[in-house]
Amino acid sequence: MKHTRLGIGLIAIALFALPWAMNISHFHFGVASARANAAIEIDENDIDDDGDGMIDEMNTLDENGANPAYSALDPTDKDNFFSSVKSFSGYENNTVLVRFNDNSVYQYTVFTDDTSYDTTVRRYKRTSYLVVLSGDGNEIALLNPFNGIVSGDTMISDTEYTDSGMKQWNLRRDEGDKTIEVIVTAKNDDETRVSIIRVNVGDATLTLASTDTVSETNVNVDKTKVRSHWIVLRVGILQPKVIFYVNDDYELERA
Ligand SMILES: [Ca+2]
Ligand SMILES: [Ca+2]
Repeated sequence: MKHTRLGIGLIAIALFALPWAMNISHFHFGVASARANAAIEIDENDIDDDGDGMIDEMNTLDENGANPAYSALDPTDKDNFFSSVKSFSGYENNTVLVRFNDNSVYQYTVFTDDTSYDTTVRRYKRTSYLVVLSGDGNEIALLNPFNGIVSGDTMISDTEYTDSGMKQWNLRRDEGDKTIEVIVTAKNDDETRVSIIRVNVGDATLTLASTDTVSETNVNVDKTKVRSHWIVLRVGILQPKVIFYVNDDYELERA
């Protein structure tokens, strides 16, 4: 009798526990599938992949977390960029859009203040890092495109600019400097500012080496020509406007 009662008891426990166990396993399955794909929205497939009620919207770190397929990649290795990023672009409110090879699109916030001007973005040569200039053209930082982490945030000026461009060049090209500098040209109705920013990829830091302003505003910020020791502001390709010499301390001297 004891054995029978025990058997009935075990069956009762099993019947009670079975739905509970199934719910648990169902719950675990749900979490597993969310981690695998449903937490990340994929663009252009007309499916609400992340289950938030919106279809083909952009991912954000707040809502989706970093994309686990790419988030651990090394940003100092340029090959990672070409094997995982389809495209990137500057966007409003100091954000950057990155489209990965899985067709997920991330909107990363780089600077805190809102602005209707798009950020200016370039891939920093020889790496996967993106160099991002704020919409107001006065703040610069490195963005890891794989996980959205911002580093090296540096103020160039308190002045706000309406138009800005960015170039990269090894300004010294000698034994003392094998790194590539970032050169920013930014202007508003009153002035044009030229700035040299040095990049340390190992530390993921930026340093404002020098910055200077000129009163000439009739320049095209995208046409700035940069060569070793020289920066030339131009109106057009054949129209030099302001010429700077860059000395060995990266200081700007108007020529
Ligand atoms: Ca969605
Ligand atoms: Ca989708």
